[in-house]
Amino acid sequence: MKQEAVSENRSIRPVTQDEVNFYHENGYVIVRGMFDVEEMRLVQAVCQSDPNLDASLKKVVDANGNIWGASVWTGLNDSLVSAVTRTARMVEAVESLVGERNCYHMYSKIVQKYPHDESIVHWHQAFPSWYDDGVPFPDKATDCSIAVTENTKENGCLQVIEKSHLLGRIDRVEVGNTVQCDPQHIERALHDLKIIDCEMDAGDIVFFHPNMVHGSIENTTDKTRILMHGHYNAMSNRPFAEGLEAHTCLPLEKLPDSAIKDGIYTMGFDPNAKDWNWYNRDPEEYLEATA
Ligand SMILES: O=C(O)CCC(=O)C(=O)O
Ligand SMILES: [Fe+2]
Repeated sequence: MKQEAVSENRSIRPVTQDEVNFYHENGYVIVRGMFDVEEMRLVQAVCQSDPNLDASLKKVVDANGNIWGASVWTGLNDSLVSAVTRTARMVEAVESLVGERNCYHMYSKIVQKYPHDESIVHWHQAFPSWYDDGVPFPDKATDCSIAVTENTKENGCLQVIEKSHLLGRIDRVEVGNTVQCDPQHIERALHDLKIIDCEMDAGDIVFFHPNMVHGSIENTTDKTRILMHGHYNAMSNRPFAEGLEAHTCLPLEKLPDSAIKDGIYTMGFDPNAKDWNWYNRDPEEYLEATA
C-alpha cells in the first residue's frame, strides 16, 4: 500500500513541557518509549536482512583506521524506515523542540555497530555542515537518534557532552576520512562538562541540539548495536543555497502513528533513495593514500 499523509493525525506520545525544558537546558533529552518493541523489531529485521541497506553504506575511517558505516537517505520515500521519520509522534516532537509547526526532514541514517566493533565515532557536531549549506539558526533544527536495539555503555551507545550546545560552533579538524571537533576545545570543555552515555532500550529516542558534541566508542559485546539518526529543520530556517540534496524542503506530512504496524510502506529501505557522500574522502582512496 502507498503511504497516505493524513494531516489531522495526532501523536500518541507527545513530548511533555518538562522534556522540552530539559532539552533546552541540557542540549538533549531522552524520551522513553517513543516506539514500542514490536515496531523496532520490524526495523531490526530490515537492518539484518535488507541488502539495500548495505548498498547505501557510506564508510567512515576513524583515527585508528577502523571503519564504521552509515546507510543514508534524504527526502522522503515509501520505505519502512522513512515512515518511522514521518509518524505523528516524530513530527510533533520535532515541532515542539524547534518551536515551529512547519518542518522538513533533511536526512536520516542507520548506523550499526557490529559485535566487537572497535571503530570510534569521534566527537563532532551536526550543525557545522548545515551551516556550510547556509542554514542560519542552529536552534531551529534538531537531531535525534532512535535506539533500534538496546543501547548500552558496553555496546557503544551514543555519547553526548552535556550542555555542549552552549559552546557554539566548534572548529573542525580532519580525522580519518572525515572531520571531528578540534580536540583541544573538547579537552577544555570536559573540564567543566560531563559525558552522558545515552543508554536506551529499543524504542527510546534521544533528541539533541545541532551544536551538541556527540560520538560513540567501541562495541565490546556479542550483539549488534543499531541507531537510526534523524535530522530535521524548520522550513523558515532553510538555507539560502538552492539545489542542495538534503534541503529539498518537502513539507513533512504526518503519517498516523499506526503506519508502522499497519504496514503503510512498500519496502524496508529504498535503494533509490537520494543519498550522497558528504565525508571528505572516499575510504578506499583514503586508506590507499595513508598505507
Ligand atoms: O551511531 C553512532 O554511534 C553515531 C553516528 C553519528 O553521530 C553520525 O553518523 O553523525
Ligand atoms: Fe552525528
